[in-house]
Amino acid sequence: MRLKLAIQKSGRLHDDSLRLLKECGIDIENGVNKLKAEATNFPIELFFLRDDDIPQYVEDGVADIGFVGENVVYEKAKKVEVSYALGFGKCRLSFGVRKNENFDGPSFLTNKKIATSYPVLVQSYLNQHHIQAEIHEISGSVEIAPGIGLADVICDLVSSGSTLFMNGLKEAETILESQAVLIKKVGLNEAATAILEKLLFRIESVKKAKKNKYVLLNAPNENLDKIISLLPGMKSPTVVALATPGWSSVHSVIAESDFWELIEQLKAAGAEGILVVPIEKMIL
Ligand code: PRT
Ligand code: ZN
Repeated sequence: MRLKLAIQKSGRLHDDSLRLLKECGIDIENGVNKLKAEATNFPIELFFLRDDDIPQYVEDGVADIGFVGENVVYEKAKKVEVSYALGFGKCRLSFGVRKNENFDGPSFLTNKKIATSYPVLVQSYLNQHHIQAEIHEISGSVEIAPGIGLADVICDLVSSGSTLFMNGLKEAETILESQAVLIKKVGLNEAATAILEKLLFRIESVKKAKKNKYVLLNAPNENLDKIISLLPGMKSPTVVALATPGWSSVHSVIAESDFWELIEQLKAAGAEGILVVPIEKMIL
């Protein structure tokens, strides 16, 4: 039995999806058949699909699980379960208006022509705010619509904002924050669920490791208590005596988010020779 995983065939999520599997220690054979591939050391089979089709394949059970953007999951509104946020492919679905216009709230959209590839999500936003507007569904290059007179407003994915900027537009309002998620078939059988749990355990270890760093530093013994109090570690920091009398080496794990502030405090407390190294896997 193999767990069938659908990932994007090519595009923005393809490389990160494969990288995540690799970081989970899963080797994918480079089959000639580009529609499918099998892992050599984990009971998983990959299907390479257009991202838009992934929710349907998972609903139908052709694939058990899929890696796909939340934007696609909610737009397609198929019967699938969102099971885990993968942390890559981050973007937002936002309205874009001409640079010189003043978006003063949802009512700005009243009777406007809105170009988008996300008609379902846009319509639900309009309904929620009781706004009447005209949606023009287009499948790509949405940003050029106002420039060529096709629409007044757009609603599209934004990450850096540079595409909007280059087309004389600005971001007005975000309607969805999105990232790649793991979706699963409703009512996945027991055998598939067991493999999925193994996969999620590995993904979780990889994600935790990325959020943390391993720190090694030298500390004068008289400041050890202070330095240890700054470093939580997984249980508590490791302290090893240095060959130089009166000094110790302290090892610990710190959260990436606390990193800069903590380093300042450690230096202030007399820490020297601070090394910060990435962690590959982290199992608590
Ligand atoms: O062929 P297939 O249908 O599989 O691919 P696709 O062309 O539909 O999708 P693709 O590969 O472009 O994107 C796949 C997924 O990546 C999306 O569904 C999102 O979940 C996620 N993602 C993350 C993005 C972006 N960031 C993104 N910036 N998808 C698209 N964009 C586009 C956006 O549409 C706009 O054209 O990038 C442009 C804006 O980027 P900035 O940086 O200029 O703001
Ligand atoms: Zn697509």
